[in-house]
Amino acid sequence: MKILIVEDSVIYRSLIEKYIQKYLFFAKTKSISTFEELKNLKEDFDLYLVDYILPDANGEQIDYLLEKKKKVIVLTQYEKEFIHSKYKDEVINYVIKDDVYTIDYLVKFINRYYKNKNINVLIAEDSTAIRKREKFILEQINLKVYEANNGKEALEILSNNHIDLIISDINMPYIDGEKFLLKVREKHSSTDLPFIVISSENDNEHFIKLLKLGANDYLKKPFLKDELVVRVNNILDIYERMKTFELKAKLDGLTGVFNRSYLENELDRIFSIYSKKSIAMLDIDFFKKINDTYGHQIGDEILKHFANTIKSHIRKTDIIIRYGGEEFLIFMPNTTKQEAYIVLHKIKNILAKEDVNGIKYTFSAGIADEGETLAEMIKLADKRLYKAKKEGRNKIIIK
Ligand code: GH3
Ligand code: MG
Ligand code: MG
Ligand code: MG
Repeated sequence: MKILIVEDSVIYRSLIEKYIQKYLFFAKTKSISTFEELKNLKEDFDLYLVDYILPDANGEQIDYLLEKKKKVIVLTQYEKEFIHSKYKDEVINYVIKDDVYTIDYLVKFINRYYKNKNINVLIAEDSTAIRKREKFILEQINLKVYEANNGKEALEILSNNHIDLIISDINMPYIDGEKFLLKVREKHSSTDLPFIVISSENDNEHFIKLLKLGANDYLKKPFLKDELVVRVNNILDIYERMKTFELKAKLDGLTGVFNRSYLENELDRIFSIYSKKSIAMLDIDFFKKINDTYGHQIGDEILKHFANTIKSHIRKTDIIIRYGGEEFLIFMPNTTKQEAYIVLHKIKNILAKEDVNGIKYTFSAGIADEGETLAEMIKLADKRLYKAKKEGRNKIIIK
């Protein structure tokens, strides 16, 4: 993301540059200090951070950029003057230059803006004017917007598209906001799909009821642009943290592949979706001896190497789980055990050519594609793994 900073205060400018460099890995900045330089620029930027008062302009630079449909965030010391200016709604946001905390806010806002490009919001609102205003504000902060006239249309859009956030009116024809919320909550929890209610209703009790039914937040009409922006961005931040947290809880800390709790909580459900599938159980040979000879740290390195080697040779749709200490399970949808054998055999050959700090290791495996349940299939694969061990290790057994 290319960001242009138009700011004549050298101190403030270098502060912003430093913060952006430190916290926004995706950003590249360029800085200038006058309107004249801005007019002479040939380059295009994704975002413009523009001082309200420049040595050679008092807002004309903003008109100039908005006319060219540029995305502008204003930096200003003159809070009151700016808030009452015509620019307030047309620029994406504004930041008051009074202390470093506002730079902190600016950087967080840009970070959110950058992430928002992958986030889909669904607006359910029967008033065209209000819906257009909400859409305008949400698109300004880089969100992708879907529009529905009522709860019924909204449910249709929801079933055909990936939606990350819902903003809904209460009073709407066909299916109203409350019924719509209840329908949404049948399938998606409040941490899974946040829901903001916006209504001109003045009945606080009703808002509270909706919060209890699973709405995440509410806003009363008429609302200010900044009110909507701040609430939406806050909810998206929380939602994102929850997602990361949930994902981390499913992953094994050492190898980064799924952990046992993922197997117990989710693989069962995925398992039944496919009619054809295989399970492979892999176990490193003589791992205890490796630990005893070279130490646990080297053992850990080998575990990581093993997990990474598997990961880079299975398909995107295959799922790898750390089943136990040095035992891994691979779930392969749409795969027969003969096909799974080919994949594991390739991994076996690759490992034969590689080493970790000069140490070579092998694995044994059992594969099954028979069995009605996940537990049955695992049991069969495990039996074959045991057989592979008994027959001398470094073997893959499918019968
Ligand atoms: P086999 O060929 O029959 O599989 O023998 P093995 O030595 O590989 O199997 P065994 O089950 O006897 O030993 C597994 C060892 O794995 C014992 C345990 O200390 C070690 N281990 C389990 N988890 C970890 C880990 O996270 N890091 C390291 N370094 N070692 C681990
Ligand atoms: Mg309405
Ligand atoms: Mg072992
Ligand atoms: Mg073992």
